[in-house]
This record gives sequence, C-alpha cells and structure tokens, in this order.
Amino acid sequence: MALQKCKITKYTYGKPFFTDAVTEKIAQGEGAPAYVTEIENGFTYQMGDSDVVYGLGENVRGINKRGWHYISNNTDDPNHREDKVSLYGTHNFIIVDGKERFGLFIDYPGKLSFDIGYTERNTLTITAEEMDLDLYILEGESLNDIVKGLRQMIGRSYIAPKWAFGYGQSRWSYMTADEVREVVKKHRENHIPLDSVYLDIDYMERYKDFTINKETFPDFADFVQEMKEENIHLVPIIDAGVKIEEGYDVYEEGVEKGYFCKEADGSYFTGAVWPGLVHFPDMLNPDARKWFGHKYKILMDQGIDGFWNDMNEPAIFYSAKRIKKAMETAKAVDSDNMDMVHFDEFREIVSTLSNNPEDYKSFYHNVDGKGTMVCHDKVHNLFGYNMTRAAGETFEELEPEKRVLMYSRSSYPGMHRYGGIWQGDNLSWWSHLKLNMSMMPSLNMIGFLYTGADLGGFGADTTEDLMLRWLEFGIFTPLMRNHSALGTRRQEAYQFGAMEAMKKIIGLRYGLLPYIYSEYMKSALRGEMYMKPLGFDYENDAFAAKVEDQLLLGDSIMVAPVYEQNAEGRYVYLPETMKMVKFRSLTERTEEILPAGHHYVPIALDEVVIFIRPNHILPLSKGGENVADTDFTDLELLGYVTEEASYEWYDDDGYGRDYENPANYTTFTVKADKTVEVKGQKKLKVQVNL
Ligand code: MIG
Repeated sequence: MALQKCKITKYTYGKPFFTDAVTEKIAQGEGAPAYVTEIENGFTYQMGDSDVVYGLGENVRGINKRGWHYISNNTDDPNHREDKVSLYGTHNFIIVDGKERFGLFIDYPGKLSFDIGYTERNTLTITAEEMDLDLYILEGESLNDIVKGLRQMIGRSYIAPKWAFGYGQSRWSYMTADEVREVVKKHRENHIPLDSVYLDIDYMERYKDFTINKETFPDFADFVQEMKEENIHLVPIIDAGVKIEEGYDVYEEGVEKGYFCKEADGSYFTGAVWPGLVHFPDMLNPDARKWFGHKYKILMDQGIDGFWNDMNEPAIFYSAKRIKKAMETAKAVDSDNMDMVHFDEFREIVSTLSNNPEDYKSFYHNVDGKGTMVCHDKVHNLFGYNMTRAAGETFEELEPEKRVLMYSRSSYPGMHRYGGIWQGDNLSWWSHLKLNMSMMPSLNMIGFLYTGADLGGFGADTTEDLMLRWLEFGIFTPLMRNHSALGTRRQEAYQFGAMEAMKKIIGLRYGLLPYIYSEYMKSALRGEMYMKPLGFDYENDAFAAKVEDQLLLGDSIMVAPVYEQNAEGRYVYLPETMKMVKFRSLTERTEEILPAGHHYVPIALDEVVIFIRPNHILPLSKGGENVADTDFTDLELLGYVTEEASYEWYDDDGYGRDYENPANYTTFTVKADKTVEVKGQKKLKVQVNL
C-alpha cells in the first residue's frame, strides 16, 4: 500500500487470531519494533513528562489518557465512573505525542491492558493476556498523518443515511404504536424537528428478535409507512441473545443448523438476558453470521431502514449453570441467623452472576464454520463487531443502492466499516456530558465517526439545564439522539418549561446540517477525524495540546460547550484569532472577533457558541423540521474572512452509495468584500454573510 505520509510496520507475535480489522497488506518489520521495548507479554515505553497519549476510543477519563489504566475487555457496565477500566468497546490504538511521535495499533481480540502512567508516572506499559497479536507501529510527521495512515489500513468508515443526521427521540420503551404517534405528534405540533423514533425492546413479542408484539404494534408495516409519511424513521433495537422458545423460528433454525455458541461438550451454551433463557448466535462463524444477518430482512420487508444492536458484548445476566449453583450455595448458607461469613458468601455469589468471566470461558466459536473451535474468552472483543458485520454484510447484499442506519453498543476496529456506535448507558450526570466530549475524538481516530451519547443522559433523572447543555453539544455529534432509561424522568424536549429554547437549539442542528454532513462525509471518505483535539491542528502550540474541553469540528470551526451546572459561561482558549458566533436560534445571533488567547465567554443557558477559524467559511441551510424538509440548495455562507476563504462542500442525495461522484463536490471561494465564486455542478442559491 502506498501511504504518502505515514509509514506503518507490522510485528507479529505468536499466532494472532485473524480479526479482519486490517484490510491492507502491511510489510513485516525486521528485528525489534522501534520506540517500544519488548517485555514479557507486552511492550513498554518511557514517556516524557509532558507527552500526551491520545486514543483508546470509548473509555473513561479525558482525551489525554495519561494517569490511568485501561483494559480492553468489552463490558456491559452502566456505571461509567472514573475508576472503571473497561466499557463496551475495544479500541487498541494510541498515539504518543511528545519527545517522540508515533502511533501503536494492536490487533488482539483478547484482554489487553494499557497502563499509561498509572503505576509509574512516565511509564507506558501494554500487556496482553497471551502474546498472540499483531503490533503496528505508525510513524508520520503529524498527528493527522498518523490517523490517516491507520484509517487507510483499516478501511473506510461506515456512512449513515442523511436522515440519520437529523434528531432522534428514544426511550426505553415507547410501549405502543399510539405512544410513538403521540411522541411524533408532540414534536410536530410544537415544531420541534425530528427524523426518527427508536423502538426499544418492548416492541418485540417477549423480547424475541425480529418479532413484533401484535397487540401493542398492530399492522406494523402500515405503521412504519404511516410514520414515513410524516418523515419519521422507526429504528428498532436488536439484541444479541435469541430466546429459547419452541415454535420460535429463529431459535428452531439456529438449533437445527448448529448456529449457536456451544460448550466444550457440544451442547448449546445457555445464558439469560431480557427474553429469559437464550442461546447466542455464533457471530464468528461465517455461515451463522450470514444466517443471522439475513433475519434483519424480516423487518426491512416491513419498511424498516435502520437498526441498533444491543447487549452484544455479549451481556449475560446469568448463565443457566451458574444460577443453579448459586441457588444451591444460597440454600446451603440459609439460616434464620446468618453470620457474616455466610452472608459474604451469599452476597458474593449473587453479585458475580452477571457477565462472569468464567462463563465467557465456557463457550466456543466455530470460527471457520468447519469445526475449528475457539474459546469465546480469547475472542471476546469480537462478538459485537461480528453481530454488526452480520447485518452490514446483509445490507450491502440486499440493498446495494441504499444506505441503512446501523449502530452497535459493543465494537472493535473493523466494525467501523459496517456501523457506528452509541456510547452506551451513561447517566444524567454533568461529568458524562464531559465524557461524551472526550470520547468523540478518541473514537473518530479509530474510524468510529458515526457516534454520539444518549443526550440528556440514559440512567438517573435529568434536569432541564443538563438537557439544554447536552443538546448544545449534541447538535454537533453525527448521531444526535435523546434516550433515557426505564423509570427515569421523561426527557423529550416538550416535557420541559424550556421547550422553546430546546426547539431552537435542535433547529440549529438543521441549519448546520450542510456543514455537518459535508464534514462527516469528507472525514469518512478521506480517513480523517470529524472532531479533533486542538493539538491535532495546532501542533506547535503547547497549550493547545492540553485543552480537554474544546474540539475542532471539521475544517472551519471550534466548539467549546458548557458542561458545568449553573455556569453562565466558561473560559475558552483560542489558538489564533477567531470569530465567535453566538446563536439563540439559527437566525438570532451575535458575532464578535476575539484575539488569540484566553477569554471568559458568557454563554447563557439557551445559547450555542461556535468559533470560526480565520479565512474559513461554513454553509448553513435555512433550517427544517426534518432532513427531507431541509433545503440543501438554499445556502448561507457564514464566515470569518479577512482575505479569502475557500470551502470544499460535499453533498449528495443522502441515500445512495454514489460517494465518488465528482458532482458531489462544490467549491465556494469567498473574498473579504463578500463576493463569492461557486464551482460545481449543483444549482444553488448562495448568500454570503461575513
Ligand atoms: O439492560 O433495551 O444500552 O440503550 O435502552 C439494558 C434496554 C438493555 C441497554 C441499552 C439501552 C437500552 C436498554 N438496554
């Protein structure tokens, strides 16, 4: 592969499991790898005092991962506290930026631990459970070159349909079709823009994948159509476990064909999740994957064009054999006057029922479909990836001309080609708004571009101000979805006194869409990041490298959201002079040129602020109540131009896969005197606003 600005070298240790994460052939290095020192089961590197370590995708803590340790071990953990070491995904890519600059990608589907200055402040240590892995060292002149190199190596990121860049409303669960209708009606009558409503597990019949509860969602295909006429896409959830129930075709077929994960003795592994007892489809078996993927067609045939894959770490509430043993132990310690030793024993067995490592060690994958069995534990981090790949490969086969929305909870590199991710079960905490901001660039690096967090927070009760502030950041994330858990306070925009403000903020998203979509598409097609830490573009600015709470969004703007309760503004660092634009809505705005340096910027609860870089512009639409209703041919160019600015704008029909068509590109060149030159094949109405 001819990589212009990034040199990648591969070092193979032991017998790595083939993950299909890397799509290009990379030359093997000779001798020991550069930069790192080999140690038993891993590598180590001495960091400089102020080196920055970027990466690790979806994880707790900041953009700079120094000062903590992390373990790649996909886990269903709804409590994203600072002391956690694993979340739902595995993203083994870091860039060390300091006295030396290089990237490390480790293709290994088992448990991998990163100690980034946790045990010793300046020591980075990476250790694998077993030394069967591929290490890739990436050398490039700039951080952006290293990212680009990695992305060329792992293939193009998933591209969502344009409607999926609109606002989505979700809840665990909207229980009936009428409840969904009500949600849509409330948005439409209050003119709160909306493109999608999510169906959580209760749309199914007893949580059986690919079924519909006919009592609560009668005439489903008609209902999907009815919603389409309102420009609403319904997006059902699919869970990893298949309910064990006689007469349920997916279960019966899976058993008959041998497509479920098996224990060592050849019997099917039985776990329990929402449906009760389940078997897990063997997503790593190519035949089983194809079979499971084709089941999505059942819903596609009823008009569905988007899905989210859940519980695919896979989450296991308990395994059949473990709960049996637990019950026996409970009985054995049962007494009217339980002493603390027995109580501890009892508590221990109950608290280790879910996601137990021993259970993950007790089932196997038929990885070639021909009987080569690999223990789940060794390839654990590939399960969600391959579930999503099952769907993605089916979509490519059945809908070659059409994009289908797909995102997953669990992930591994390679999956980024088939779908996006949402950032799991966060809480309605201010610190989780901040976490959402930190995860964006870390995930973008490794190719997960279509991503976002549950806006307003999933677990726990949200507050009006948190909802507002979170929306003010969420309008910039490709996936923009409000989602909340069972039993929590309702958090649809119309539930709040501040509905008018929320409506204007969501409306601003539709104004920004021509820019957001264009930046998304360019970053996917070119292997770049959609959201970047400041250090990526201001490499010689030591202060910029340490900014944790501001992000560059595409070429033209920087965002600096408020993420603290009761704050009426915040400090913002400007690496260069920029134009600040403060929006109360798409049309109500003020502007101010701010010089490079530190500023305190007042930002009221209902305001959104962006900073435009010098000699940059961005295209805005006139807004809309859904994507179909938003006119991408009537544009306003907003900018900060002292001499000349040029913007390469990407736009397409939003549904097809004709990405390489040159007609998708238009170039706007604006001069300080507001004259504009438009080069491209589209018929556009363009107005300049500097
Ligand atoms: O155990 O389907 O992350 O978004 O609402 C919880 C119910 C299962 C977890 C997902 C969440 C979803 C919920 N699911």
